[in-house]
Amino acid sequence: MPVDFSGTWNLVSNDNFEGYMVALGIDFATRKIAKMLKPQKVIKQDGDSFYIHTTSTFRDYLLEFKVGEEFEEDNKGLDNRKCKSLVTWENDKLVCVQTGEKKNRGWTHWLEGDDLHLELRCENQVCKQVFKRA
Ligand code: ECB
Repeated sequence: MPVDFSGTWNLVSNDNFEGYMVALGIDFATRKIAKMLKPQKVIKQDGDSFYIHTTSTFRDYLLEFKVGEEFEEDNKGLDNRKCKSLVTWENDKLVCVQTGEKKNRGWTHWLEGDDLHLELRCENQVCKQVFKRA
């Protein structure tokens, strides 16, 4: 059975989100609000086609992509930088490389037990998020 990330997921932990946001150049006032949020992710997966909607009381972010197909990402409402993004499978992990102004930018999703894990990377900072099914 291939891995299926589909579902509604609630953030339960968010390690070093501050460092990740600093690396992205997010201003102090925005960081103060953002780190209080408990975002929810709605993921719809159809084979290699993904819809990932991250929502919060402050800002929402929608990403749609196909694994193996590079696309332009605008990061609207996040740091607003454009990048070229490519998501690939590394075994059962979903790995995104975001090529642009920021070095070493990307993220990795995987399932561990009943939890959804997300590692967000930018420059020398790693943020680790864990989500549980809503
Ligand atoms: C959208 C909820 C978070 C809103 C935070 C608002 C301001 C902070 C600005 C920039 C911080 C950078 C990223 C926010 C962290 C999570 C949002 C989505 C991260 C992401 O790219 O998730 C991927 C993988 O699930 C799908 O887009």
